[in-house]
Amino acid sequence: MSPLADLKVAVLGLGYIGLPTAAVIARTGAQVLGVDVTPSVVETVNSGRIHIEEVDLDGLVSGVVARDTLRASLTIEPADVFVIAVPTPFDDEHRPNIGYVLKAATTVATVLKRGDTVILESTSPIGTTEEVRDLIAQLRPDLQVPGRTGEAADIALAYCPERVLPGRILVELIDNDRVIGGITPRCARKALAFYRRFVRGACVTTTARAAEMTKLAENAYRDVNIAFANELSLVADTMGVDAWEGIRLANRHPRVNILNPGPGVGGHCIAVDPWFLVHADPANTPLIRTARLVNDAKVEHVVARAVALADAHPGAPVACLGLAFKANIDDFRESPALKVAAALAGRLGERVRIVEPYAAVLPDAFAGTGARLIDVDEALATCPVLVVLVDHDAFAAVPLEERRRASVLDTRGLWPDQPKMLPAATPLRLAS
Ligand code: SAJ
Repeated sequence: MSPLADLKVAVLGLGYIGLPTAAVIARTGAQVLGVDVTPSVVETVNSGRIHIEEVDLDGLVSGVVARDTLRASLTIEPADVFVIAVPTPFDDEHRPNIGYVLKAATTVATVLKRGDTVILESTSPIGTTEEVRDLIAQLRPDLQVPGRTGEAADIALAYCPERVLPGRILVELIDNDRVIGGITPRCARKALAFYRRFVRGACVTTTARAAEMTKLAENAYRDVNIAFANELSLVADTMGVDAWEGIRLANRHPRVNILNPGPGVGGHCIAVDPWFLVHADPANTPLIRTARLVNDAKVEHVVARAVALADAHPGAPVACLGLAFKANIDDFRESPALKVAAALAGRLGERVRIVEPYAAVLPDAFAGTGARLIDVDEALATCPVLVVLVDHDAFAAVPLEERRRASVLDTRGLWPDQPKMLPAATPLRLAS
């Protein structure tokens, strides 16, 4: 890895991926400009603080801002490398929306010059990097774009998906392998030279389309495998088997590695990205589509079971343990735990108590329901019904003596020693 002090880098989008990426590049000494459309984000970063939670990110950002290698702005400036890390959401019909990517590319086009490299990191439908290329060609007819004519291009354009795990972003940004897809092999080599300067993992080059597909395949793989675990957990409930024990034992086979069932799949990636593949080729993706529906249906299934358990304790308080989309983080986006807890609050009103060590106040989803936030000690002392929705370490640490008498719906397999006293499973209902 060589120092980047000679390099100017602009990162567009200072969110969960863009800000850590900008900070890691700034740490190498490169001059990094983070560009965001939200004034409060720009202000926060320029004051050396952060607007998202991620392990060790606060110290890193305050350090690079103090050393003047990272600064944020609402306005783009000329640079050598442009990294686009903006959201790619989908609409109500699961159609991907690449509007933010195209807007970022339009912004980059205003300052692009010969020799620059543009890299797209946002999870994107296959073909998006080529769309970005065509847009730049249209906006900047003075520049030769790659892959459109046989002539040498003036700029390089590549797709390099982020694949970091929330909670481990700073480690994985450096250590994970990177797939670098160029519009042309020359573009891939140019982007490769950039990543080699701060990535320790292997950097593998390919085409932009293959790299786009790689990212979607990774998250769809995970979604399909979690759906398999979720489906197994339903069979196990019906047959009176402990799902987690069954899976643990099956995983002793040398070629079996089943994931963990849960209340559904959350976060902003795994519950979203498989739809990009389904949308690209609906006729050939029945498995990926069904896995999405199975994981989404698990939420309603958990709600039905929790209501049945609550009904067996008329009037008693019901504690929901956890709102985050997974353990030990404060991210509630697309969280199945939050969806279950909010649905229960809607149905059971002020009987519902929420325990979430990562929340200072209850999210808006609970407004007007009568549900309130309590701590784990109060839940154990006052709630005969406990619904475990997130496997936070703080919950795992509760010993059996303190929960033995509670009726527990454990959607995460957190407390294997808990006596079972659950109503029979209800059938899973898939959306169409
Ligand atoms: N989950 C289960 N059972 C499991 C594993 C996960 O129910 O066995 C649930 C979690 O509770 C959570 C959801 O799935 O609700 C997703 O959690 P996760 O930890 O599997 O993944 P994310 O969304 O935090 O990050 C994923 C990662 N992708 C893969 O592991 C293939 C990460 O590397 C990507 O960079 C990230 O998506 C992204 O940005 O796309």
